[in-house]
Amino acid sequence: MVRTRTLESVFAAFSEGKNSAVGRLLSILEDGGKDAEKVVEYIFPKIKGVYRVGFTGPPGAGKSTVISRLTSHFREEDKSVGIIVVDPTSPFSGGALLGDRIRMQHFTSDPGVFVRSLASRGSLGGISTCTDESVDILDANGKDIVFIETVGVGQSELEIADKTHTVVVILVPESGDGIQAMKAGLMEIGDIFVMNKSDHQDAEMAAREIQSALKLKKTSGNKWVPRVILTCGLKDEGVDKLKEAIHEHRDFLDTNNLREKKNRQILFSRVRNALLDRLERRIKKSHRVRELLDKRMEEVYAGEISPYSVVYELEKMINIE
Ligand SMILES: Nc1nc2c(ncn2[C@@H]2O[C@H](COP(=O)(O)OP(=O)(O)O)[C@@H](O)[C@H]2O)c(=O)[nH]1
Ligand SMILES: [Mg+2]
Repeated sequence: MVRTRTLESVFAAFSEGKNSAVGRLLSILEDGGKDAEKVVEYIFPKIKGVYRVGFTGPPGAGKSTVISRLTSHFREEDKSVGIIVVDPTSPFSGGALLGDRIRMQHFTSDPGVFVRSLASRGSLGGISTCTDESVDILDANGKDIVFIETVGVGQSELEIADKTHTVVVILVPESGDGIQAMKAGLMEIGDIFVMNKSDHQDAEMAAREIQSALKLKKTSGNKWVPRVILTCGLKDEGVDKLKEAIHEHRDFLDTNNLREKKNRQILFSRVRNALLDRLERRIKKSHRVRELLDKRMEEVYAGEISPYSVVYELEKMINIE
């Protein structure tokens, strides 16, 4: 628990735009509790609606490398950049995080860049909630653009579409990533597809495969046509094209009045996720729910009642309406 006066002094330093205060607020947020709630209340009125770009794709595809290169390109335009790296894996696999830190390290002396890795579930809610609040802090701090990196495994990467204005899917030519992407639903959420590691021989063919797969998707009206870009993160090749594509997508949203719609979607999904999260935690904590489950599940196992009848009974117990 941070003493009130200390919290006030962090707020004061934050309003002066100090990066150190950004770090402090993020830590308080991650620690959770009453102070985290105060931080959220303090920050929310200060947000300006920063442009958010989400990056997803399999581990090792080169997301951190490409983001780091891209950040340098935005810095050349004198744009300030906030980076949030979400790693939903267990704290035991700290290796990836360490790698990210090293890759991003050369920005530590640049006040126009702020990088933060979120290792575990935030105590305000799931990964999602803590990510949103962390982006808010970078937004209120006045960053011109925020990049969010998530690991593209499982269901969670699809959430990135609910949190960002532009989704960049990063794939690599090896190991049939294209097929994986289609299976995992990444084809649906990507605005820009990056085939990284273009130094590998199959890169161009893999990029063409993605392009053909995208053509099969139905398009209607003035819909955005997803871009496919070849990059080599190691040699900083093609990353300027990625930057252009991000600008183009932002312009597309603006000229079609879609940015406001996205902003509303982002806020709506935040409310929904936070609510579902709180409900889930309350249900898990409730003794009455546990007792009822203990009793009724035996009847379900014995085939005496259906799973749904238990759900109906629980629903009545929670009694929202
Ligand atoms: N050959 C090659 N290796 C790359 C390229 N981009 C990144 N890498 C390497 O791929 C590995 C994983 O990169 P990283 O950025 O950590 O991937 P992430 O897990 O998606 O964030 C690192 O060893 C990088 O040096 C590239 O364009 N070509
Ligand atoms: Mg990474």
